[in-house]
Amino acid sequence: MIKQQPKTNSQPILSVFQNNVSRPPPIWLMRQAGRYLPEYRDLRQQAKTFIDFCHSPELAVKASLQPLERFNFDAAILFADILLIPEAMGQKVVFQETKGPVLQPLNNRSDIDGLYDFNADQRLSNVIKTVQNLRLSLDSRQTLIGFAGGVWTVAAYMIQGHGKTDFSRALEWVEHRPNDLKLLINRLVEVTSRYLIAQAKAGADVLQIFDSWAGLLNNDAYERWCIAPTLKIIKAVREAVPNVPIIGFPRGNTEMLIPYILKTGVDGISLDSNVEPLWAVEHIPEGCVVQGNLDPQVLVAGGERLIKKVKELLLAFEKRPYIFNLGHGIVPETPLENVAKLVTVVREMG
Ligand code: 1CP
Repeated sequence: MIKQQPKTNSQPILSVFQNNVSRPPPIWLMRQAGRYLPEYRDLRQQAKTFIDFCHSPELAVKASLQPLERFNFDAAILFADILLIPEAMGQKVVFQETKGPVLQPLNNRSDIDGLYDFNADQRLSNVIKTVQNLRLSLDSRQTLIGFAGGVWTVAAYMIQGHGKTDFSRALEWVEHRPNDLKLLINRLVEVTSRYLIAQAKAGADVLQIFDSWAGLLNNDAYERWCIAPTLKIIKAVREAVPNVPIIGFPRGNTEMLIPYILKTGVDGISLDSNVEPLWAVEHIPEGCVVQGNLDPQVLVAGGERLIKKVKELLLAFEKRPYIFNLGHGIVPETPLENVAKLVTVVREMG
């Protein structure tokens, strides 16, 4: 492992996690690397498959840096995908240009038993190399964000076999096959914890857990399959790397947001676009950093509406440690000039 650079609050994002109200707030955007950037689409040609691309430290480092070169964001996010874990555990995963990810769905207990554990760490070592190289490529003010999927979200793709909106098979496991789901979730907790710890030790300054499909769960299931496993991961990570801030992004189900924050003990919460900023200011415990939550479609639209929404967010979170971000990933059709405008406006108005 390489020696980490001193993590003082010369990083605006780390300063926010030391409870400082920073104006302007630091800014980065979920899914800021990727297909809306022409330079990414060019670079992508250099690997045959998306998985090969993610497993090439050289290409992945370049892809992570591209949005910073263009927009001067305050953070780089590791270029990888939440579905690299199932792939590393031996599940067949293919990313199709039009359909998104397609996995060989898990059917039964022996499919779960057949997944790898420690071999997966080996398979993911390329990603850890990317983290090391990225930290060395960033300057001391730029934060490196490592990440993994929430285990419920990853399990949902593994059971369903694909993404988008239909997770009926995964929800059937919630209802009727809780023992199989538990087995799978427990395995994912182990692998995900080790993966996040390795990222932090390799130089990730902050970690984010993307539980994009948490909102599919009813409140009881949310406690069991989102909050409880996230708590286990956070405990394991804190034990190994005590000072790395962890941001949770459990998308959907605003009702469960406060229990999620209180029970998992995340350092920061990334708000999806359905959360009302003024509600958030009132209800989110002091000491929990807020990140978010501009609607990605508002960024696509641009113009006056964008400026108005940015103002509202800056005003709402004026007195809180806050990181400007979207409420979900940037979409491929986002005009580049709107992203540039957003950064300028946040820095000028903030
Ligand atoms: O063609 C391509 O280049 C592939 C498109 C792509 C990219 C650029 C995929 C396929 N994944 C990624 C990178 C990625 N994925 C990153 C790093 C880049 C960055 O953030 O700047 C991250 C953090 C993710 C995380 C991710 N992958 C999530 C969680 C965040 C979210 O958006 O909810 C999820 C759900 C995925 C699954 C996934 N991977 C790719 C796609 C198209 C999807 C979504 C599929 C679906 O609709 O269900």
